Amino acid sequence: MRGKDFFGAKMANSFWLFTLIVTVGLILSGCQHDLVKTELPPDSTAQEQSQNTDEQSTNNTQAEQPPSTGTQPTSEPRSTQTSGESPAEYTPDVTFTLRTNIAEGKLIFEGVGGSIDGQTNPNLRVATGAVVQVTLINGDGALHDVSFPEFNATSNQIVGQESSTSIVFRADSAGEYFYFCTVPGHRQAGMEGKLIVGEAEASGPSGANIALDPTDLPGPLNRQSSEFVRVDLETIEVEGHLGDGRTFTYWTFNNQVPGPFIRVRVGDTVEVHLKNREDSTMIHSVDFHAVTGPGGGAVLTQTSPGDETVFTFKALNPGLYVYHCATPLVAQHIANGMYGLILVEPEEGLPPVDREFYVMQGEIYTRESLGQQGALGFSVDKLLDETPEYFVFNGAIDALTKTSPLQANVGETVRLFMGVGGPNFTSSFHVIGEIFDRVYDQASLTSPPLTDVQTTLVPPGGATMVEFKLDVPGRYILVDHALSRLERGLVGFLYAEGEDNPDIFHEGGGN
Ligand SMILES: [Cu+2]
Repeated sequence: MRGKDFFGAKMANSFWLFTLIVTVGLILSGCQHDLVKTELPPDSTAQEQSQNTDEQSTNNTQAEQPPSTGTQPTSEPRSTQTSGESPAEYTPDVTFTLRTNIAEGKLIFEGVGGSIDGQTNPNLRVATGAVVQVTLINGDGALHDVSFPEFNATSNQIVGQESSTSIVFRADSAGEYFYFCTVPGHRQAGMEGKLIVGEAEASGPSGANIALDPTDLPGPLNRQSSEFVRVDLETIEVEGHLGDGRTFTYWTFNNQVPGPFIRVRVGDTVEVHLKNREDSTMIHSVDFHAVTGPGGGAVLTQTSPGDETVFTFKALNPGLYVYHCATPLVAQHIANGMYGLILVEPEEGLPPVDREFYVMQGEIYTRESLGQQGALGFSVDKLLDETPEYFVFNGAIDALTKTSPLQANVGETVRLFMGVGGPNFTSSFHVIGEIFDRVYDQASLTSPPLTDVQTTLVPPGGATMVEFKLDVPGRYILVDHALSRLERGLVGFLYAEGEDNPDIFHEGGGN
């Protein structure tokens, strides 16, 4: 089993068959305890079940599948184990960081970040079925590890100050368990704490959902002539959901990140109304990269709270263009969520596809370090240093994994309109388990597309249009292949439902 789930592309049918076989096997053997668990986190979707893993306990991590979205900091491990098997989950439900230390003559684990920050041998509380990642950092230099024996999870032993390791396991049965260091004498010397499964702490603030559903975009125009089009944008500042227990003050177009997908046809005359809501604290504006004219409209749309501005442009060039707020600090307005895409269809429109999705990548610069919970504040220093704490698709860490993952069927052709709001980082956009059949490089719709591409570059203030056909059911994973960013929240899921296609992909040998 191990290894086939590598990219989450396992097929639902074989999973259920496998589950059936395992269940029968367990009954026949009378075995109460087995490595195979089929229990899942409460929020798992049917499709997530389809890529459940046979063995969640592994004492290694990292490769292409490390996680993010935890509720506590993963700190900054200096080294990572790379041998052995890999967990089939890219995204743990919860992450903890423990640091070894000596305090009052005892050896201890000290919590790092989040609700366990600074605690000695903290209680680690998780929901039943949660995929848990624990990072151990060596704070005192001696030989240590951390073990959760009930879950068959023991880390590698690490020695030397600042060395670190991570383990991932599924906490699949409720109860209270000990974790401890297995180096002889260390548990007795104090290195022991509790893992409490099934009584997860109430999570922190939730905030408004600002994450735009990637299916929330207008369909093809199917027009033969130019028209007059009115576009209404409203700038709204809102405390929104960034991730588990974390909120952030977003600045938005129309209460969403990214802003609404605007679809016009080349030759159209577009009248843009920008209204800045009364309760805003900032002036806002809009710069469309599809506009020919000073500031892309920003010069004419610097709008005070409670005011409205209007300008009109003619869409001269077909393409997929970014728009964004362009009020100083422009980078701050963009980082806080003020970006979107406008598609200027060519005269003949776009080739038909079965499904279109709208995805944008951005950065979040919080005062608080990665993983801390609560109402997070904005850091202008980190913005200017270009050191974001989070990277996000559609505004939030879990926008495209939990809130609105992409869904399609095997046999369908999928088109992604993908843009980078940024403001600073170029995306190496990739879908794990798929190959782009066509890439409209840099969103040029008047050039022939590139074909058969694995990863494509999308600069800040730029976009791409990619298309591919889904041949095999399973879960595909949208990433920036600068994969450290996945650890900071940048991941999306595309679920493909349908019949297995063993000619193209199957478990086991080739005959
Ligand atoms: Cu703004």
